[in-house]
Amino acid sequence: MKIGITCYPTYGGSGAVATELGLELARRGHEIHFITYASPFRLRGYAEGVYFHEVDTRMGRYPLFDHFPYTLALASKQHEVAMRERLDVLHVHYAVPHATTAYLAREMLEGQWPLKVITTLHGTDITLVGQESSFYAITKFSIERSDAVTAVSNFLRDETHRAFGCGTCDIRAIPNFVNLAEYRPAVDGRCEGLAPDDHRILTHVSNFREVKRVRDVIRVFARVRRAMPATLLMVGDGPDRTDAENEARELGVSEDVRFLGRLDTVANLLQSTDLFILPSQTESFGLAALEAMACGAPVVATRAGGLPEVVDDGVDGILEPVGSVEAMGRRAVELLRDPARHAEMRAAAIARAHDFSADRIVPMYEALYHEVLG
Ligand code: GMT
Repeated sequence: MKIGITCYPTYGGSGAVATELGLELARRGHEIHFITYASPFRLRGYAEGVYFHEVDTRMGRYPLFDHFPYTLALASKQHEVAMRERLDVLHVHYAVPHATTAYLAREMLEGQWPLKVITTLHGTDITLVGQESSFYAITKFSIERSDAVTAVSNFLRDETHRAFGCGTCDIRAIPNFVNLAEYRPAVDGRCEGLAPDDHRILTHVSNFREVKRVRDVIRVFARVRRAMPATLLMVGDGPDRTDAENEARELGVSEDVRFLGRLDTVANLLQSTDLFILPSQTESFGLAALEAMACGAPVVATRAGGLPEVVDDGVDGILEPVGSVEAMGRRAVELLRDPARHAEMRAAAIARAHDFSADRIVPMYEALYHEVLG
């Protein structure tokens, strides 16, 4: 099949999933065309059967435009690529605005080329951004006009029905997946130099937006740090980074918190991690948690959104209500003080991640493409 994929190329879960999906589909012999304004951050170097089409944003400097109409440029590029490359399917990730531009591109092709549009909902496109009054009606319309819609968890599917109605859409939950060839337990110990040898390593990876509650990450870590030598790796960047840095200073743990900034690949850090912290306000799935589990790091997270579909409390991780830093910290300390229990949870986390392997999940998308194409 020839499949177009549009996603945000920036550091974030939806772009990561879309890119990993494209790469997996290409490995299975499909031809993949990424259409976006920059090369997706997980698309590293050449891959057989994968092409990147950059949306032209040069007119962005035209003096009349205070705000460049990117959505029009994207729809035009999707139309152009679909027509020229004879795409069977245009699979867009994150509804706002991609479901809308894909709808436009398909309408422009009417009578010329039978393009099918599939929209995958990822999280804040439904729980936050899509519900803003300026986006609500057009998001609902575009979802309803897609040829098929998927959500990355049962939680997100149900939330879409609750918030948007979408009576006519049959939203299929297809969970996120992990590339087990890259995200796997360490074979030769942990990375050198990350932390002193006697320190436990805790890690958080995100785009440091409000929804991630990065100050809670620091608060949980501070409780662990009081109980044992430990280092916290903060990977990523975003609007709340300064808040997290201040919190670390105020709690007197900044010496042991390392802000590493955005990294394109984190598998080696996760392989060195004893505990992954994800205390989000909401999380439709929690891809970062899954990737940590695949590398052998149990997760301390909130019982929010789709996280309970990934993490089994007390088995392969710890779940507590949003904001319960005391409970998360206490249970993290108990776990890290009990090597046998930690080893058990680590093994369970690795096993659980295999339920979300690319080999299990990617065929679900292929089946959907076949269904849509009749
Ligand atoms: O929140 C992020 O890190 C990015 C965001 C996105 O849409 O780019 O992530 C969402 O999609 C991920 C991939 O499907 C999910 O694993 C995340 O749980 C989800 N984030 C939220 O729901 C807050």
